[in-house]
Amino acid sequence: MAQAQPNIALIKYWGKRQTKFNLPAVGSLSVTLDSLWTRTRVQFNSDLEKDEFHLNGQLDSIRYQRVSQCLDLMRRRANVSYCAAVVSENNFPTEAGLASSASGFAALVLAGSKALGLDLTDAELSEIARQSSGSAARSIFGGFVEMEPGHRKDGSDTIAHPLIGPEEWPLHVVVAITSDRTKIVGSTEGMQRTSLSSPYYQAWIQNHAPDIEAAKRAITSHDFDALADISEYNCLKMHGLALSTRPALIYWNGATVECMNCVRGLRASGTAAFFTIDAGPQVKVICEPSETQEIMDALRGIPGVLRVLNSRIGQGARLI
Ligand code: 2P0
Repeated sequence: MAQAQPNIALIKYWGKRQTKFNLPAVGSLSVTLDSLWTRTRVQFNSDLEKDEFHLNGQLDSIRYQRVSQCLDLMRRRANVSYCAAVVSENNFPTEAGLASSASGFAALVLAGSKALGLDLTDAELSEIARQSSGSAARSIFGGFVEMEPGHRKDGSDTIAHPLIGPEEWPLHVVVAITSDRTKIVGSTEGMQRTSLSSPYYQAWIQNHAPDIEAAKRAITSHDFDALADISEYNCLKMHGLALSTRPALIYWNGATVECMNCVRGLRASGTAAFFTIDAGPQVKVICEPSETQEIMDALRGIPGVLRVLNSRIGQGARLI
């Protein structure tokens, strides 16, 4: 069985330069979480006539095709054709803006490749995971992780790599859950819609690399304020892009906005905390460990916040 955790992008991936191999139009930079996980077991069996996929104890027909296509990538590498039974469990809401596809496909690729006896490097696992879900390439690694957009047509240079390990800058991530509903527009469709309709799409791509460089400098020097500034800027830029899409992609609800205001207020009064939000209504707050309790208490007091979780920065995908 393999376990992988979701990752939270501080500098966001939004848009693809090529869909065949799922190649991102921009780089991204993330932190891998610790306490949220996907656990996946894969058993290949020549008696099976088709793949099977169970998620959280139920047969899952909605995600079946993507899972089966991911298994195809591994079958092709191992030169086998037999089918697999995949059993997966998430300890957090699926497809609700908490990066379940990142942890899900990272765990699937590790479990599946081991079940087939493939001995792949982390970079190879990352490349396979990316083809199923761009953000999954980052969850192969722990700590702070960079995803390169790459230039090659086959995507062989579009791979994630770790920047610093989780113990080197042990920040916390507090997550305010403001909805348990599955998102209405998935990231893949959302990105496509944005690239086709937003007048700001080219500007987003052209202005992205300096954000990555600024975030890397902040991480290398453990400069919390610099990381906070660039991360909030890049997050709101991505949501501005989503809002400028036709039809608009509004991933926030009222509580999302109140959480942002709360975190901005805390930071203005000296608390080392900043927010980021992905393609969903949950708010992630990155903070110094000493600030965690204050932030959790403040977020719990906001109407519409259903639950508040706390996570350390975690390890990459591994066998358990
Ligand atoms: C990110 N997101 O960098 C950004 C921010 C969502 C918002 O990566 O189409 O589900 O499967 O490659 O991996 C979500 O993208 O998209 C994502 P696909 P994925 O975390």
